[in-house]
Formats: sequence, C-alpha cells, structure tokens
Amino acid sequence: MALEEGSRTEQHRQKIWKALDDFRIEIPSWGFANTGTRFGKFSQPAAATSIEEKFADAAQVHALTGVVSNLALHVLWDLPNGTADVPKIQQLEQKTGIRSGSINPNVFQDQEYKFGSICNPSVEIRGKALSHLLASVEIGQALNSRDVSLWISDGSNYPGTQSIRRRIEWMEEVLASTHEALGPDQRMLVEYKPFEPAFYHTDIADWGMALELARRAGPKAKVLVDTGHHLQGTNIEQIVAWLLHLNALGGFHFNDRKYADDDLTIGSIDPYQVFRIFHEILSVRVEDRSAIAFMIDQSHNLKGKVEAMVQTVCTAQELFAKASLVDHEKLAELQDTCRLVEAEECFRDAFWQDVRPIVNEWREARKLPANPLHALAQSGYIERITEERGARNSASISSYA
Ligand code: PSV
Ligand code: MN
Ligand code: MN
Repeated sequence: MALEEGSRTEQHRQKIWKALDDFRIEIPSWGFANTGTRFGKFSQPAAATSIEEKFADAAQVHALTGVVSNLALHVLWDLPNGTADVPKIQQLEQKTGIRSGSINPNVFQDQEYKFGSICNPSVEIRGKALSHLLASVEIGQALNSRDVSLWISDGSNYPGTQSIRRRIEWMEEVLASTHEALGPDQRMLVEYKPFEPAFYHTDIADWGMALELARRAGPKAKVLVDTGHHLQGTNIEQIVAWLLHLNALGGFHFNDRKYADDDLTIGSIDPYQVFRIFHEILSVRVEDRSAIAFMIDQSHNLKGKVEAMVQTVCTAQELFAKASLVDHEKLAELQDTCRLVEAEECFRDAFWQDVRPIVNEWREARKLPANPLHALAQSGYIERITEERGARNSASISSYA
C-alpha cells in the first residue's frame, strides 16, 4: 500500500514538473498601477506610477516565481509618445531582464472615441484609430513582441442609435489594414466582450464575432479569450475547445469574477473553471505550446499589487499542475464507454489533489523560493517601495481633493 502510494506520488511529480517546465504566463503593466472602478480610485502608496516602477515590480515577481519574464504593455499608458518611447522601454528591458510582452493599443480613452473608434461613423475618427493600431504594430516590431492584442470597446447604448451592420463593414476594413501591416512573426489577437462600456450593443460581443473578424482579417489574426468577458453561465471551456479545434485560439486574459468583468485574482471565485480550461488545452497535442499566450488581465483595487501578482502566478501554476494530473487515456476510455460517474471521478480526482508540495519542490529544484509569497514578505521589497513611492503617491492623492 505504502509502495503504491509512493509510486503514485512519483507519477504525479513527473507530470507536474513537466507541465510546470512548459508553463509561462505574461503579467500586465497595469496590474501594478493604481486602478479603480467608475466610482473612484483608492490609491496605494506602493503602486507603480511610472514605467520604470512597473518594470521593477515585474522583475520582482519574476525573481520570485521564475515564469513571468514578459510584461504586457498598454500603449497610451506605457508609451504615451508612441514609437518615440521604444528606446526607453528597451533600456528597461536591458536593466531588468524583463521583456516586452503583448502590445495593447488603446482606442477607448480619447474624447474622439465617444461614439466609437474603428466603428465610428466618422471616416476621420476611424482613420485616427487605424493610425494608432498601425503605430502599435510598429512598436511591437521594434520591441520584438509577437502579439498585438486588440480590445475594441465600441458599441452603443440604445437601440436604433447606430447601424450595427455598417459598423461591421467599417471594422472589417480597419482590421484588414492592421493585419496587412503585421511583420512575419507578429500576430493580432481579437478580444471580445459582451458589454461595458457600451450597454446595448458591443461591436465585438462574443467569440463568434471575434472569430469571424479574425478570419476575415487574415491568418495571423487569432481570438483572445478574456475569462471575465462572458455572460453568466457561459461554458468557457467549450468555447476554448472550439477555438482549439479551429486553430483559432491566440491566447487568454485570465482573471476571475463573481458578477461582471470584475478582474479578480485567477481562481479566487471558481478555481474549477480554470482547471477545466487548462484541461482542454492540455488534452490537445500542439507542437508549440507558446502559440497560446497565457496572460493575466487583473486589476487589484484593494489588494497590494505586487503581492496579488505573486499570488496570481502561484495560483495559475497550481491549477495548471492539477490539470496536468488528468489521466487522459483512462478518461477517454471511460467517456467512450459512457461510464459517467467513473469519468467524472477520474476528472475530479485530479482537481482535488493537493499539488502544492510538489509545486514547491519544483521551485526549489530551480533555485526559486518554495513559497514565493512568503519570500516576498521576507524580502523587504514592499516596505521599500512603500517608503520610496509613498510620499509621491500621497502627494498625488491629496491633489485629487
Ligand atoms: C477590457 O475590459 C480589458 O479586458 C481589455 O483587455 C483591456 O485592454 C483591459 O481590460 C484594460 O484593463
Ligand atoms: Mn482583457
Ligand atoms: Mn476586461
């Protein structure tokens, strides 16, 4: 019995270590900055307020976890001068060892985009949005970053106020021109979201629309699934299975939610859902796992930002490790013979394993702290940035008043 138990643990260790060796996740620059809700912002003394601080925080999370060497950048927030900011980013890459991850254009913030960006009835405004997308492609090329990740917030608030069909045509034109500008190693990811900021119709509302737009744009366009961008009850893993089947899955923005696009920590509300998504990915044999970009898109309003990011990465690893334990052969046999309870138990057995001791051992074997969150607390980093950034941040808080 003890022998059997020992060999099972060894099998688990082999599967988990192999899975973790392949697992990388990209973290967002905006996850280190002060963010809020439409009701306001609670500033944190340790929050990053410059691109230098965002790179420094990312480097800290990477030093503790070893799997987050890429930092997603949001163009207006991180490169406000566009391509002119590229040398500054390159210097930060050199200094910190962190690489630029996906490039996120921003066509949702300027006043001109009140009635839409690439779907705006004004040809001038659509042209302005296209220029920004093209500049983002250029930034991506200059930084050797593979993915330009498009979230289009366009939509309308009341029935009859916009032509849904004409907006589709306008959007197709802009996306085709953006695709044309992509370099040989670049991709374009199309993100969808059913609502917010628009509350009647959103121009790219679901995976079907994103898929069709990506297909029409060209072969380098793929779909991006943000786990918070679905109506309640949507079976996200089924969408993932379809996109995998169609070779159209470009990547994820992981986060969790209870109600809407809450951008909470991955797995904090429904860890089983993340497990089910990872299972779909692990059950497909793909040549290059990095073709599916795992990215975090979270904004921590109340939690400490660096702590939350370390917690996020560790949770993602744990859930990926659990998914790696599913016995695919056995499961397929049980599914094919319709032994439902046994199949479900085979699946759930992996989910309920406590993988943390093996994940911790994997870290130690790679000279990483076994418990990155604990190591962060011990490191003094949070105290240091709180002190260094605190005075400036509290000055900016009082200037709100
Ligand atoms: C929109 O809700 C979104 O998910 C997009 O990915 C944006 O780039 C990001 O959030 C901004 O926080
Ligand atoms: Mn997103
Ligand atoms: Mn979102």
